[in-house]
Amino acid sequence: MGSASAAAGASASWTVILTRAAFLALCALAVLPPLAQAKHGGATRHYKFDIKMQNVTRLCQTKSIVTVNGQFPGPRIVAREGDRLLIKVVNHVQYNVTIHWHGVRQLRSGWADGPAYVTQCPIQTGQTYVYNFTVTGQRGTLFWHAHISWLRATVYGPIVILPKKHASYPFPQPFKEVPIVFGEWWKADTETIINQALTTGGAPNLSDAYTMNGFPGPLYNCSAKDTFKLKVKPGKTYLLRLINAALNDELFFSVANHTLSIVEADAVYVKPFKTHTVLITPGQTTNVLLRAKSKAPNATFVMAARPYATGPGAFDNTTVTGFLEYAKPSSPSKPKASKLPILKPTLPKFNDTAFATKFSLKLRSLNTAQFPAKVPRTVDKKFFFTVGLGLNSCPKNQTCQGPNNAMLAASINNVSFVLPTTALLQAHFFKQSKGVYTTDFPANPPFKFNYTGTPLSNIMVTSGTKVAVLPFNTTVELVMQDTSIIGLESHPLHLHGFNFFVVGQGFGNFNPKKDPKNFNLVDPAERNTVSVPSGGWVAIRFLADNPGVWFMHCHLEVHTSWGLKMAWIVMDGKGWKQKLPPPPADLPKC
Ligand SMILES: *[C@@H]1O[C@H](CO)[C@@H](O)[C@H](O)[C@H]1NC(C)=O
Ligand SMILES: *[C@@H]1O[C@H](CO)[C@@H](O)[C@H](O)[C@H]1NC(C)=O
Ligand SMILES: *[C@@H]1O[C@H](CO)[C@@H](O)[C@H](O)[C@H]1NC(C)=O
Ligand SMILES: *[C@@H]1O[C@H](CO)[C@@H](O)[C@H](O)[C@H]1NC(C)=O
Ligand SMILES: *[C@@H]1O[C@H](CO)[C@@H](O)[C@H](O)[C@H]1NC(C)=O
Ligand SMILES: *[C@@H]1O[C@H](CO)[C@@H](O)[C@H](O)[C@H]1NC(C)=O
Ligand SMILES: *[C@@H]1O[C@H](CO)[C@@H](O)[C@H](O)[C@H]1NC(C)=O
Ligand SMILES: *[C@@H]1O[C@H](CO)[C@@H](O)[C@H](O)[C@H]1NC(C)=O
Ligand SMILES: *[C@@H]1O[C@H](CO)[C@@H](O)[C@H](O)[C@H]1NC(C)=O
Ligand SMILES: *[C@@H]1O[C@H](CO)[C@@H](O)[C@H](O)[C@H]1NC(C)=O
Ligand SMILES: *[C@@H]1O[C@H](CO)[C@@H](O)[C@H](O)[C@H]1NC(C)=O
Ligand SMILES: *[C@@H]1O[C@H](CO)[C@@H](O)[C@H](O)[C@H]1NC(C)=O
Ligand SMILES: [Cu+2]
Repeated sequence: MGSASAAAGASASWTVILTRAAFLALCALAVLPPLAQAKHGGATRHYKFDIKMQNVTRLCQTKSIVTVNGQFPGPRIVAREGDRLLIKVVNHVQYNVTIHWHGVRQLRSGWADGPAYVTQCPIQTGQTYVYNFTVTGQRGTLFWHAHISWLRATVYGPIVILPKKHASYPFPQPFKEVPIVFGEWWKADTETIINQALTTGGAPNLSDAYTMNGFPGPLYNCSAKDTFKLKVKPGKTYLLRLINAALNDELFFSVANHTLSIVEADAVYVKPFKTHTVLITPGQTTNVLLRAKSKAPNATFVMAARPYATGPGAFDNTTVTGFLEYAKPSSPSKPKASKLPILKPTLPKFNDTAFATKFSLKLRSLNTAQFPAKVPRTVDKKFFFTVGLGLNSCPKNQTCQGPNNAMLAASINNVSFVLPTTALLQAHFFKQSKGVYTTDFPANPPFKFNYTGTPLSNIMVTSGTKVAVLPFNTTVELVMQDTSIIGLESHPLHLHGFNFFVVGQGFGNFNPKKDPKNFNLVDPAERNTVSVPSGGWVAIRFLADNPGVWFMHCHLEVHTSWGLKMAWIVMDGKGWKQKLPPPPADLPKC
């Protein structure tokens, strides 16, 4: 029998597990881990991540999954802005492992960023690595996940960054804070699935379910007992920390009969706005306030998520649900939730791009004196990247399952990125790039075409380990353009090491003469993951003030596997505070 977490105990009945899971969800935030005094102002918080296998049952099938400390989803990291985190990762499994602290800026601590073969070699079986970084200038919700192959399917958990001591939220203090992590579940082994796909050249098998805090919910066979329940008190306000840790699917999320007030995205405060539905892509996090009705209604409310899907391929078209239940102050144990009517939310259609567009345009930085939007006003370097799918030819003497007996691939500016066998950051730091990478990542597509029109006849990608080099403190404008090659699709692009400002977006081909006139340089959303609209483009700006090697990739894991990724090298500046320090002694070797 699987369990919500190791703490819930494998032999307990489901009722007990669920009650305790909900209890943990509500209480754990109050508990910060043991502290140590530190010179850098904040506290130092220690965590230990033992990577180990755990048998977990979902959808009536038990499988052995890679976990942190036997927990699924993994443990919560809680820190305050300004704190240092020391997370000791010990690998007890047969797989190579790395952990990425998704969205943490890693100022001058690139060695702790985590993507395998980009900033570090993997932590091999039996090895240990201490991730050492400080959370600077960020507050809100982020998450951590494995960053090698598809291990993040089960190796993920929330990062909660509380404001500094005595600092308050720029919105009403919630009564409780509850992370809600969306995941994606396969009955089969996910490493086998991606390896099979990369061998045959076809698309990987679809997932069997989505999960909410690890639970698929009653719309799946055999899962009624595996349902996440959120118990609320009338009149109280709850901060839901939404995290999309699914591998390949953007998700719509809604709670029946409740409006949600969005207050934060990717650990940056936004101008609050109300909505019935949230759109959240893999790699994004969104904090929303849910105000419970003032009187306990005689109903149970469904919380549901299902995909926003635009691409040419099939997708997992299922729905994860959980329950929002009201506690009655008079008789807390009484109301039989199962006897109450169950109200369901209405979610947008799977391809409701109009909703997606409206939603993303509503996200604006809070941009107050205390939390200003520091949008680069001038641009030193402009880049124009096409992002999309393509093909690789099938190896001789093999049949392949992609279109035209080829292998599915993906690229940026037609370069399908190949991970090296040693980490880019080490090669860069020790000036040993020869044979590892070249610095000629194209700033523009190799040739112009109607990116969103009739696809080209030759849709083969080129392959390479190419990076783009930026002098320290360069202001960058990057336009990312979806292509129609194989099919238009929304791609959630994630940049490591920086937040960027989403200054513009549109449909069709980006027009460099007309479109920049409409850029928002005042209060654009500041984030680490943004969707390139299906059949459109998005423009972002960032200041390259963090020396190191920074991965940028589609957060649809299947596209990353196919090569929709690249890396930036940000050179050291002149001052010592503008240089990347040498690697820690325990940095894993290849
Ligand atoms: C998982 O279950 C298998 C088969 O019952 C068992 O051999 C194995 O020891 C279990 N693994 C763990 C980590 O409990
Ligand atoms: C963590 O990094 C800081 C800054 O580089 C360093 O001063 C400190 O000694 C490191 N701590 C450990 C335990 O490695
Ligand atoms: C993926 O699906 C195909 C077709 O149904 C099946 O033959 C194959 O075994 C599946 N792969 C895995 C790893 O389950
Ligand atoms: C659920 O189980 C029923 C009966 O066993 C089966 O017919 C149906 O296909 C299953 N549905 C899914 C989504 O697996
Ligand atoms: C839920 O919303 C529906 C549709 O708006 C409405 O008819 C119903 O009265 C609401 N129920 C409760 C308990 O809020
Ligand atoms: C819920 O039902 C109880 C008893 O049936 C009733 O007293 C109460 O007024 C109802 N509450 C609402 C909000 O309808
Ligand atoms: C997805 O499932 C819904 C029902 O849940 C159905 O209405 C819709 O047509 C399906 N979409 C696709 C693309 O299969
Ligand atoms: C959404 O999908 C339906 C088919 O399920 C199709 O009829 C419709 O045109 C699509 N809408 C958009 C905006 O692509
Ligand atoms: C490919 O097939 C040809 C003809 O069947 C054979 O001569 C050749 O050795 C094969 N090559 C490889 C790499 O298997
Ligand atoms: C690009 O293709 C689209 C769709 O076919 C078409 O509407 C548009 O006019 C084309 N643009 C140019 C510049 O040719
Ligand atoms: C970096 O660039 C920004 C914006 O162009 C500028 O304000 C700042 O002074 C620069 N900082 C350094 C250390 O060069
Ligand atoms: C683990 O990583 C090392 C270093 O890159 C590599 O040599 C080895 O083949 C990898 N092992 C597995 C099981 O992938
Ligand atoms: Cu993508």
